[in-house]
Amino acid sequence: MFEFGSTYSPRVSYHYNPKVSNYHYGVKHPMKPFRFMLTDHLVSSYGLHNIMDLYETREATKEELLQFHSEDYVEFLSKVSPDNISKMPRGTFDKYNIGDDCPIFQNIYEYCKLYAGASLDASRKLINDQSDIAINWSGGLHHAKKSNPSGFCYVNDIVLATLNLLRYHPRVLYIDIDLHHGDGVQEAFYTTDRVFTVSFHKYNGEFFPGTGNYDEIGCAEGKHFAMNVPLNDGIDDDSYINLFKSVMEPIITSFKPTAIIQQCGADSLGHDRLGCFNLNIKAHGECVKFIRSFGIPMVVVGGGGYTPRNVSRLYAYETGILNNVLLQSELPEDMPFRNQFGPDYSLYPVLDDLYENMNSKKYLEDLRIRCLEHIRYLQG
Ligand code: V1P
Ligand code: CA
Ligand code: ZN
Repeated sequence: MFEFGSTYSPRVSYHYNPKVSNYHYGVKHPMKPFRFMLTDHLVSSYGLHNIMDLYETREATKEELLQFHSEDYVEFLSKVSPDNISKMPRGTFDKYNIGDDCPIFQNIYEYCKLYAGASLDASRKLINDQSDIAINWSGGLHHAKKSNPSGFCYVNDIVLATLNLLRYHPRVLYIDIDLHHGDGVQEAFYTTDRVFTVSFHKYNGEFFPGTGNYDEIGCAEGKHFAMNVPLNDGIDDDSYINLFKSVMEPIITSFKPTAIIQQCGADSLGHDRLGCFNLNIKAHGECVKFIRSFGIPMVVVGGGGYTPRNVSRLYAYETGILNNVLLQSELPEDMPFRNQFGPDYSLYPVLDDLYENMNSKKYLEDLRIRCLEHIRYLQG
């Protein structure tokens, strides 16, 4: 394992197209792609652009989307617009789960192709051994299914990138620290032992998407290759980090992934508009730092995150971590949109204590033991 601050200096690539921040889900919708513009300003103002390979990403092709999504769904996405959706056959809304969570907005297909193209480019950099770590903050849309969108996610860039990695990598580990269960990715790889999926999330049977209890473990060849870590409101930094590390270390040493995809949804931070955890930026980043320390080739994607100023702070901080750089707390003086980050103008605002921690010591210890027992099946 490599210690942070050691001589391990991975080749990091940053995959971003500024166009992706210009799409609008709608004024009342919590998903705000402009958070990537804020992220990019922070990343460049801190000078991180100078130490990574930068790629302006291209759109995924229709053929690439079809590696996971169904022909009729991709055809629908390519044709639909706010102007023609009402003229489409009766039943189209229900068939494709169109509604408040997944509205049809202007240029939706281009948006999908851009964020998926970035994750595919990131996976290609790993496959070609041109990057050790490839970052796409605009990806991580883990709920999208083969034939329908779900929970703000239209195409599943993670599944597409994983399928690409599987062409060359025997075993891929998927780690999901978004507040929500990574159901779309889990479902796509539920029957294979070549992808181990693990998601940490809020779970009570009702909270979106409703799945992700600990008894969902995979089936057929994939039995024991899915793990779920269901959590209650208000989990704090230390509890989360301790649980994360004690579960992830044996998964990595037993499963021995040759590549990792980490989904870093920022809605697990405290003070998130849709969130209910108490995590601070440094705690979320500690999970990324821990996974990085194994030195395994890694694609890093974003995900949820509904308080844009905190999403961008987190992703700038984590871009620093992935480059082995600790960013100073005070935001650069001359950065654009600095007024968004007041009154503290700090990269590390205090985000804890909004919710009571409903995860008792006993609950967390029982959960940890359950996870470790699950991992023992991997050891044969
Ligand atoms: O709870 C639901 C559905 C709507 N109900 C009938 C059940 N939807 C959630 C969806 C959350 C999606 C999270 C995506 C991600 O994991 C990855 C990008 O972060 C939802 C919520 C909520 N508080 O959970 N939708 C909305 N809020 C919503 C609010 C305003 C306008 C549109 C959607
Ligand atoms: Ca999750
Ligand atoms: Zn989420």
